[in-house]
Amino acid sequence: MFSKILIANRGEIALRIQRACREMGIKTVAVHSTADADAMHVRLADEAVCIGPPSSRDSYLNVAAILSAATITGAEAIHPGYGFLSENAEFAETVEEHGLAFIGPTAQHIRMMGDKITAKTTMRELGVPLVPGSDGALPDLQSAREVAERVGYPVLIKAAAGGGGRGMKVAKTADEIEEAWTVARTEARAAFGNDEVYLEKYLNRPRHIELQILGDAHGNVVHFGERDCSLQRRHQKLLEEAGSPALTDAEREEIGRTSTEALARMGYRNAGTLEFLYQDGQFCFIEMNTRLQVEHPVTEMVCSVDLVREQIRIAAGEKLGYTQKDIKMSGHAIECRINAENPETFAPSPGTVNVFHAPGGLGVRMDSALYAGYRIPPYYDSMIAKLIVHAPTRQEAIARMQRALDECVVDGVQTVIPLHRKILADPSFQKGDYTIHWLENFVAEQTKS
Ligand code: MV4
Repeated sequence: MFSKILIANRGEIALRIQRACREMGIKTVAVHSTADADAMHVRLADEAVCIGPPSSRDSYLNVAAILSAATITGAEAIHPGYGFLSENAEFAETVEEHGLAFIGPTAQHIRMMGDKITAKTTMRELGVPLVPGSDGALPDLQSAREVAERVGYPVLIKAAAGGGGRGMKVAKTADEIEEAWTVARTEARAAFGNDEVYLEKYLNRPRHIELQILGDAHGNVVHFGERDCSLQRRHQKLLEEAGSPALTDAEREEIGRTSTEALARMGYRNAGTLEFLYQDGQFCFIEMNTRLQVEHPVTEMVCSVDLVREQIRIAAGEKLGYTQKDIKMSGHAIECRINAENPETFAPSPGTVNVFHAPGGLGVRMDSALYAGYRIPPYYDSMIAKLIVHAPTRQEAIARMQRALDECVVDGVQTVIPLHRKILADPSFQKGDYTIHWLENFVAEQTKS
């Protein structure tokens, strides 16, 4: 096992990784920008190294500075967290070339899943169900027309290098296909330097359901059930649940079996998430994330697993030590992302947090790097805390989240807590009756009245 790990991230996720390390008897190295000198992840680490000025490009994305920090502190492994360098195949490769362990999948698997066309082709060959669409990249407009006629309009043209909602164009009818083709290609070239695009039938009212996977270096792959992440606004998730209110145990078992078999055949190791659109009882794979995700705690709560600890054990070459039948989902978990934003306009609200009180009690978890007097810098993501609750049933989890939000005090900046309260009180949310479009409509309704 490693004796020292460098954590190439900031905020709540840097703390989350430190906590796993501390429990495993592993020393931690924090890296930070000059803007984060007073940050909690710096205070709580065993050692800290300043790696550059505030801009992420010059600090948290500065590969040379991060590798130097690892070398001078004698760290043996690097955990990238989420965002920043977590899905950068070249970084993973460079880390390994320097004789350090990258706590994540192989560079080859990161690269394979980073290209959405290769990801889909690979999954199709391994028997994972996909959205009907093109077999690989579209060579020309004519083939786009042909595939669109075959699968039926409306269709989506997506960039191979896109993902997370970037670089998508809808064509509602044949009249719109040429425009969608041209715009998608032009935007993909400008944004990613890669104009490869593919086509899918547009699903009009899906849920976003994702499956948490872990694989070890010995060919064992298991899943920890699904998360329902349909409540998003402009591709930013706001509230996540485990399990999905829409799935039956039989559906979960089937997609779980198909997915773990596929990843075992790929030789996938460490943590990964398969993203599906789920509509009319059908799962359609769309993308795979090769990192620990923001919303991993809801899975941890229902499965009683420490996913970060597992990532570290796997990177150190240890075996999982359990099989699928040992993994049981118990109860229901909900996560509310607390962003420092105006709850109506979503404009960022950086500034000083004068008063901070974290909620507590049975089944309540607050993952945050906040403290009273902390000045939220304007340079990074606006998420300042994740409030997670766990309870025997979904209904009890909702009541527990409402209670926990009432206890939560973040004074000095605006937060999205008032929006969370409205969502939790809404009858259709309470019924679990929502799709990926629900939140946008809900927010629009709120601002009207
Ligand atoms: C889709 C889709 C409908 N049909 N693909 C957006 C993010 C990216 N991961 C995939 N996305 C979508 N792909 C087909 N064939 C609708 C979306 C989509 C979406 C997906 C998940 C969560 C929120 C979303 C919001 C708008 C569109």
